[in-house]
Amino acid sequence: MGRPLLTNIYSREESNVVAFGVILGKKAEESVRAIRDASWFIETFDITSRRNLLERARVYDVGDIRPASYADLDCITKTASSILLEGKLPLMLGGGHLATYYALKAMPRDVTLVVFDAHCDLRESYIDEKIVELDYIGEDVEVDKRLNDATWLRRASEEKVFKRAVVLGVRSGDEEQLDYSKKAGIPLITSERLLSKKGLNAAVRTLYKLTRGKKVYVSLDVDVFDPSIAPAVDHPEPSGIGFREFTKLVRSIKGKIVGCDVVCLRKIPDNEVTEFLAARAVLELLSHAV
Ligand SMILES: [Mn+2]
Repeated sequence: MGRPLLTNIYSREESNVVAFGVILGKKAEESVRAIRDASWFIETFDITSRRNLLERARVYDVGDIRPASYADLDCITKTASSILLEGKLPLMLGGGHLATYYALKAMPRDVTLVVFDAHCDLRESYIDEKIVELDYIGEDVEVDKRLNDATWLRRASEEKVFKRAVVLGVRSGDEEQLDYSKKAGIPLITSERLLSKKGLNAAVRTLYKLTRGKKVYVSLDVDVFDPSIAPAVDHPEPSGIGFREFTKLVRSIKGKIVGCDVVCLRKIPDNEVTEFLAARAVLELLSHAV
């Protein structure tokens, strides 16, 4: 695996957070490695709030899991379940967003899902060559039109894998997905709204109401950030949120975070901006989750 996330100074027994990578997608291996590498070079002390972001988190990285086929994606669920059974927080580094669908299946059914994503991922059925790359496992396996990176949230909603959900930072979708989100009661909060002070404060209140006293799973698709600060993604969408909006939103989650992930980074050559941002986002999530 190369370097573990955040240096593995604790053993699995001593840890309260267990990280794992999911090798799903054509560039997943180097992308997940890039986040781990970057995590060695960032300051864990937050000078603004004057505290160590890893004050309470004791992270142990178990390395990568490699699904051999789509039928084998249950190994993600099994890995997350075993971490939960130990009473620890699973932290997944993706891979495509399809991995989140399988990690969620390990969570309690009454979980509240908080998704950061430029996309709704609520399509009934969809496939394009980028999705094929994102969910790539091997030459001989075809990607499922109904269960992939662009449809996972719809399937998870239909199958009641979570109790309620909210998607933050959306700026790409169509009428069909909007209709579904209304029908399913999944608020889609656009990045446009989050970029205004009023809209951001409203989203903070929404998150407070949705998550207070609840179990929460947080999924971060790094394409939620503006492509100027997170260029290493598959589907860069203009006018994304900044890191400030992200931290403010994460800090307004009031429930107990039971699992989280950082997905959809796709390493690009000669540019490390996105993986440093992703690693910093991991710290932010951990400082709030444990
Ligand atoms: Mn996305």
